[in-house]
Amino acid sequence: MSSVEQTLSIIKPDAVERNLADKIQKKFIQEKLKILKTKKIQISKEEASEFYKVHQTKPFFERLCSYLSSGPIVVMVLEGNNAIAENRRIMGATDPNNAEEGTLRKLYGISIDKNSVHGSDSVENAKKEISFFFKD
Ligand code: IDP
Ligand code: MG
Repeated sequence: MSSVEQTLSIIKPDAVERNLADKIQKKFIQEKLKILKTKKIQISKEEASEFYKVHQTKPFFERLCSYLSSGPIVVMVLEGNNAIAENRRIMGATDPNNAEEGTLRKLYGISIDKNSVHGSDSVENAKKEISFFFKD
């Protein structure tokens, strides 16, 4: 079964800083995900804490929020068949050391913290995350 979905993607500060945004966006297009919306922004640590609040009890929460707010990011709404799972397949495992060949995190990730991209993990979270960044 396939269904057309939307998901939120973020190109994280480590990848924006290394000018990888174009390459990453080309990869999504090549993989048949349409970029419906995109913007480059920098968020505050408070906004990052709100965005990542599901992780607020984790030992790495503080570092995660400092990092996401440390520089410009590119946020996108991606659309396509099974876009949520497709985006996660294209990104690869959270830890670049465990990511499969050819995935964005294998290609570009530096560490589990600086793993270059974010992708929503469920239909419910995709809706929340899209409206967090695109309020219309
Ligand atoms: P995901 O980004 O693959 O969905 P999550 O478990 O949702 O992974 O974690 C969110 C982000 O928090 C990850 O992308 C990663 O940067 C960071 N993170 C996750 N687990 C750890 C960890 O064990 N140590 C340090 N950072 C982590
Ligand atoms: Mg996640």
